[in-house]
Amino acid sequence: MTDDEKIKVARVLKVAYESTGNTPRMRESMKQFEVNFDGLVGPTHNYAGLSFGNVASLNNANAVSSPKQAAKQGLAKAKALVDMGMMQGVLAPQERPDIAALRRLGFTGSDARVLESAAKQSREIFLACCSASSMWTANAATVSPSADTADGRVHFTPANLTNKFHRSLEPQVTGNILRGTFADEKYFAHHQHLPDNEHFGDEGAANHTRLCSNYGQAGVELFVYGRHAFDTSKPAPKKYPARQTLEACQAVARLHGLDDDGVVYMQQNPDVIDQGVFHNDVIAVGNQNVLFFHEQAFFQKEAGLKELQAKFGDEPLHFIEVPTDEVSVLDAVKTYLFNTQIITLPSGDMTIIAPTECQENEAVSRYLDKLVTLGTPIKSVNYFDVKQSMRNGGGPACLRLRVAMNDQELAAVNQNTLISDTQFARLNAWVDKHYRDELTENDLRDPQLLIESRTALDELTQILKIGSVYPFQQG
Ligand code: SUG
Repeated sequence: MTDDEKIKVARVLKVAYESTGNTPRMRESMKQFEVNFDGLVGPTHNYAGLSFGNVASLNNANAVSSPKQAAKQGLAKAKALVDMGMMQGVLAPQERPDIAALRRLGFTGSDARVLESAAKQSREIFLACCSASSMWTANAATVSPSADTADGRVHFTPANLTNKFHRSLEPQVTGNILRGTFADEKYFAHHQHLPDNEHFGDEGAANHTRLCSNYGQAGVELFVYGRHAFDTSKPAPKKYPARQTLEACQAVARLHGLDDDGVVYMQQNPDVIDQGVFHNDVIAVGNQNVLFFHEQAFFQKEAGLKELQAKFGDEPLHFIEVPTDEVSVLDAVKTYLFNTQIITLPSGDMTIIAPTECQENEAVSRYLDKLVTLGTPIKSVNYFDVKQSMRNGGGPACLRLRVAMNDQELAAVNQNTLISDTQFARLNAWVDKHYRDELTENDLRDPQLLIESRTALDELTQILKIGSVYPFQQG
């Protein structure tokens, strides 16, 4: 038997085995959803140029930000998806400036004193502890739906984000927020983030794509890594860091109880990392039976795509490959053509949620106009202004964490985190009440801003009923 045939047999056996058990058969009669959980932008959203390898972050260092506009752009996108008939949730932001982290680093006294001395003594540490980065929930965690996992629960592993100091501050509180949102242990399993070390550098769902025929059926989870941690003879980028390791991907797959025949590992092309593609979701995105990617996205592409198709089964996958001569890597990075969300509308058609930067770029908008006529499941494009996020290198897809669930699981989610007309109105009013129109680096040192932010976040935990997730609430 060839390797391909072995994979197919294993897959067929798995389906046959599953069809004898209760849980999967019950699943067939259930409704299936993909719910996007968007990161709420926090009240101290700012641009600090913290992400080496992320071109937008470096280019916009120290620009004046608008937390209010940023939060409203995010909420507007989330609500627009609800209006398209999608299920949509939100995840709370983190507290920044991160006073607990500054204290851990030796700054003492009152909170005002901690802010003042950190800003004076070490601007870099101070700014890192102020980062807005928890808004990009594609980096919050890796999520495996219950149809893929050994114990039939939805599994979450917060990303350790070790490559950037400012992001490495996130996983603990991310875990608290995820537990407050997906609390029911009958349906949801939460793991601790991987060890905080570059060998297990993990950036979460930004490097993870799940392909499936239907959200409730076992799918193929594609993990994309930037380098091998232990075997340094393997190819790796030369200029910018590869944030995700193969070893981290494998650890997450083990923790989630995924079958080898439902997992594929592909390496990101090291050359595109060196051109500013710091996460796979800057160069590829998938949904159900569609994988949309740039010609240069993957190292050893053909073998990887073949394995994906073999593990997916008989139904052909739509591999939509964008050639370099139609869209350059540079334009892909500038416009975030691949940091789009591909979603399946209630009609069954897919649409692309793209940033307006794609519409403004000639080559990219020409490509997207053509794409919807190619006979693939993607039939339309919707453009959104998420410029406040784009300036830090976060497009529509960075702003969301996808969680595929059946109706029982969805009913077990903390319902206050789901966007309804009422929650949308409440969250907008909350932003209007607490957020500033503009923020500069100087403002971040202001103890009054810390008080305002804590007041806002404390109120948010009551709106979302997620419990006391922040260190400042824990005394
Ligand atoms: O990790 N930017 C984030 C952007 C994350 C985008 N997410 C995905 N592609 N899924 C990052 O580089 C910049 C913060 C600053 O410079 O102020 C930042 O952290």
